[in-house]
Amino acid sequence: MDIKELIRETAAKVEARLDALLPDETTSPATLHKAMRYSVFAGGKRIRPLLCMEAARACGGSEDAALNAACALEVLHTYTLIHDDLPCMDDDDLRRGRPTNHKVFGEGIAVLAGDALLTEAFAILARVPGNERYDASDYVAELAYRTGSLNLVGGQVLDLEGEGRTLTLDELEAIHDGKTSALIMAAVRLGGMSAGCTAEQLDALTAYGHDLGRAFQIIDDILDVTSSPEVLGKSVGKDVREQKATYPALIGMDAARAEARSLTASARAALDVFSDKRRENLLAINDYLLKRDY
Ligand code: GRG
Repeated sequence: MDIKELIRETAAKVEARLDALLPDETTSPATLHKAMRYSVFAGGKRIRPLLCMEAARACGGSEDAALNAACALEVLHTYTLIHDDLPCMDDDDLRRGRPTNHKVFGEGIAVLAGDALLTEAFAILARVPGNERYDASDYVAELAYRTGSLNLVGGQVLDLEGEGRTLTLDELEAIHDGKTSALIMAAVRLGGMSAGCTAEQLDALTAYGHDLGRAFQIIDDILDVTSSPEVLGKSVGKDVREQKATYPALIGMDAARAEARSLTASARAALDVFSDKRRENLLAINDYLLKRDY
């Protein structure tokens, strides 16, 4: 299947399931559920669900069996975007082509919509069926580890504390590993785990997710310089204006592109343990994300 078609088809499945999983916007308290749905259904790329479902397929499971785990990842990801956009964090006005959550609902509701999405993500994941190797407590522990103080939230703290000073490459990589790679690693690992993957397959997915996640963030940094709000659906040029540490700022645009290519190659190599048929979609996603323009 063509990669763009796969992305479109998967996003449609994920959105239909998210619609069924989340309380509708008339459920009390209606403002909160409206705010949660406003950001979830604002048209994200749904890359983490896609990675989760294709990792399950690579391990011999079905994409559909991984659909709820995939939705849990997207729900959690949406919380991070809402909170990241808050005035006390990145202070952004535009996200997914719409005014940010706090611009529409106010800061209090935006904080709580993020909190409720974070909580709901674990509720969804806890109901995913177990198998001979993993049960729901393993899934919950996995997501908690990748998104807690040692990884995603920790990465955001390193980012906040790094503001206003020149970071080393090691420091920048620690921020990226926490803020971006950790959730992408959780996506592929949870896909594999929900399909009852072997330890060897899980190691391969972990390495793939780590390198793809770093490459994804480098491309994100590059697009912040080269793209437009109309294309990305979020503000651009802020990293430069605020002198934020990014790959292009630290090592230059050409070296940043070369690093993204090199990480894409190592992510590809990590999938060698899978047969050609099983890994084809994960390889196609990896290549597509390197060349993406939004
Ligand atoms: C508790 C305040 C608080 C923070 C929690 C918010 C947070 C920790 C961390 C921020 C994580 C973050 C926003 C990282 C950036 C990762 C990234 C590149 C996001 C954009 O992902 P895409 O391009 O977005 O997949 P779409 O909109 O397509 O889903």
